[in-house]
Amino acid sequence: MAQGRGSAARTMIVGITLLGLMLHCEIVNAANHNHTVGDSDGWTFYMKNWPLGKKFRTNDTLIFSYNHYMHDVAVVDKNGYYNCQTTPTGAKVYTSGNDHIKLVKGHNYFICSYSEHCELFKMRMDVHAV
Ligand SMILES: *[C@@H]1O[C@H](CO)[C@@H](O)[C@H](O)[C@H]1NC(C)=O
Ligand SMILES: *[C@@H]1O[C@H](CO)[C@@H](O)[C@H](O)[C@H]1NC(C)=O
Ligand SMILES: [Cu+2]
Repeated sequence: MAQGRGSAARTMIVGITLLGLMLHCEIVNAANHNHTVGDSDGWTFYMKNWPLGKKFRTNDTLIFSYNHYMHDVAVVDKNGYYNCQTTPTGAKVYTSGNDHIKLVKGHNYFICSYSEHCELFKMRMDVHAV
């Protein structure tokens, strides 16, 4: 009898622990993340494939770290991304060398607007946030 109560209590403790772990995971999952673009290389040439296989959420922040004498970050539309143009006119261009940009839901298109960087050196990204 005492044995039975003991194992029931143990089962309950294990259950509560599991529930706690699950809740913890939910909270960790829901939190917004910072992503350093290009990892240790930063925002540079050939960034086109960097987002592949990564998971981005709405309101996550991209950290663009780069040499601001050589590059910039232009937030463009789909046309700007595919044609390497700063469109629409008046598109926001970041130039600090350490820019934090929050993702909106859906496609977020970025290019470097320096001559030929987008076209020749694939310095562009389409980051899809869910
Ligand atoms: C993201 O970076 C900011 C600073 O830019 C920091 O305050 C925040 O805690 C970071 N968030 C996460 C989830 O690391
Ligand atoms: C993103 O942030 C905005 C403003 O803080 C908030 O209203 C919105 O619910 C957030 N969206 C998601 C999916 O977290
Ligand atoms: Cu560039």
